Amino acid sequence: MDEKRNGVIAPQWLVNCPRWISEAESLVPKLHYEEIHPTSAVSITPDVTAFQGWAVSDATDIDLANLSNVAMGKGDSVTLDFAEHRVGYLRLKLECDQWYNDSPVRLRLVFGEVPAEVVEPFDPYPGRLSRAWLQDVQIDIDELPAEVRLPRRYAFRFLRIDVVATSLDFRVTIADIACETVTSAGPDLGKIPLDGIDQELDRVSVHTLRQCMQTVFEDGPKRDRRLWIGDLRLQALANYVSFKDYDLVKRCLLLHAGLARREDGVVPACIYERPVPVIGHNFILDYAAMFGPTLLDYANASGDKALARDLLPVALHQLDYCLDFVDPKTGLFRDPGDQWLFLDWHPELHKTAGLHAILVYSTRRTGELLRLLGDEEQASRLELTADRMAAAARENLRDRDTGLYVSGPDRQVSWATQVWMVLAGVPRDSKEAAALFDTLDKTVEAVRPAGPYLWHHVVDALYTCGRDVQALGVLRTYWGAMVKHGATTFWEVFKPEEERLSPYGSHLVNSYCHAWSCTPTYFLRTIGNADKMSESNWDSGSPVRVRVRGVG
Ligand code: RAM
Repeated sequence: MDEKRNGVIAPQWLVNCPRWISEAESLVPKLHYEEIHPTSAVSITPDVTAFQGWAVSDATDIDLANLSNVAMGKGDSVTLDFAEHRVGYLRLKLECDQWYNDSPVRLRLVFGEVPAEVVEPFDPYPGRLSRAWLQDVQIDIDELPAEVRLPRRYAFRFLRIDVVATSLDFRVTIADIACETVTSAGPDLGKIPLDGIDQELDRVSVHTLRQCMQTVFEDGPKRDRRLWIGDLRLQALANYVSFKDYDLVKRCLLLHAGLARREDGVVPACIYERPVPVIGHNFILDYAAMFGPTLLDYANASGDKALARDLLPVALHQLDYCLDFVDPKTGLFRDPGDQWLFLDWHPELHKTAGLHAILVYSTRRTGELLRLLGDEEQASRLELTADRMAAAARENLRDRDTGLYVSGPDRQVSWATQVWMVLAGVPRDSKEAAALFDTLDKTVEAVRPAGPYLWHHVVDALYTCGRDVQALGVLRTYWGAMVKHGATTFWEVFKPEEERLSPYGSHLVNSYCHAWSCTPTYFLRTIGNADKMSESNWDSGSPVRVRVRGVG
């Protein structure tokens, strides 16, 4: 059977299981629109103390209330601030200060999630990813007055409008300007009382998630605007304590399952939704291993065991596929060299030991899924496999002097490896797990996390071994620093000491509203504030999170 959507037929070979795709397509969410106006006209000026060197202040020469009276001719420019991050479509009402315009007017619009994007030139563009991700557009309007609605969906807070060309005989005015914002997120159902920086962290997390919730959980509404498993897993956790949109998670799981690679059943790391859902060309081993844990989280949070049962074979298959890379003799993961291993963006990170730990984690959690579905026998078998792999790690990857886990022939020590060992329950107990962090702190050469995806797991691991104060400290300092830099959504890439860091060759193409960065709310509304949790935050009587998984 061919899959049809918007009149386009997806070739059958792209779809592994049409039933799951059809079910996913029946769950396309309703989008909610709202018209938002800018709140001020601003100046963006160099300032070494500000994030990426750009400070934002109110423009002294333009009063927003008076914008429709500001006549702009060739070379004039205005920068508008929409108060916080917005995702949507821009609508402009333009007028002329004369009875007619004797030439077309040409405008250039530049949208920025952060100030740098609207002031630093996009060209020549040094980035690896398409230049087209950068959000600028030139429009020509023949006749004024005119109403223009730009077809592209933008993600931005700041908008610079340059008048590139008019004749000398007229000037253009902006009679009205608005963003028609779009999201599939409904009301936030999980609020708990928080103060100070925690309240800010929670608000910014939820806003980040809201912006990424479209017809799938997008990784970033500016870039890549698609569904990645690693991002989905974290967004889903934040969603269970806020919007509680179980159907959107279900849709995303079904898309991944339905589009698994036909040759070997591996779920793609990412999926393209339009014109019809198709498999992306990226496969990440650690993301495939997260399919089972994501399904388990979903089943625990929603109580929907039917989907868990339906997709269980996919989860088991991912695990099977991944465990094939474990050497039966040593019980350790062996990097085949031809797979994308992610864990973090750090260019020097050695990933083998971390990957081993991720497979232990995934094995344990897939075992939990089996137990939830009543298959005790298989669950125990997986538990045994995980225990053996954990023992192999303690035996072969643990440095006897320091107690830290090492990766590769150079015995690299990294945060990534320790964190995943803790999450996988490799240390014998929470004390041993917590001690890893004390030693890490003293190990200057340890490779540190490069971005929020790994920082999330640092926080998770700290809570897992009972280091609540330290965990909250990371939330407040790392994510808190983004808030102090003016973030209204959390970023894809953030290294405090290297503000222009980018894995793509240009900080301008980084996403500044990014899925995997939205989890402070998940910690703050669960384990970080267990005393403030109300019954309503737990659905189907089953907590989204338990404190210690497999440690001990
Ligand atoms: C990037 C995106 C996405 C992430 C992958 C691995 O393209 O940032 O969020 O999951 O990399």
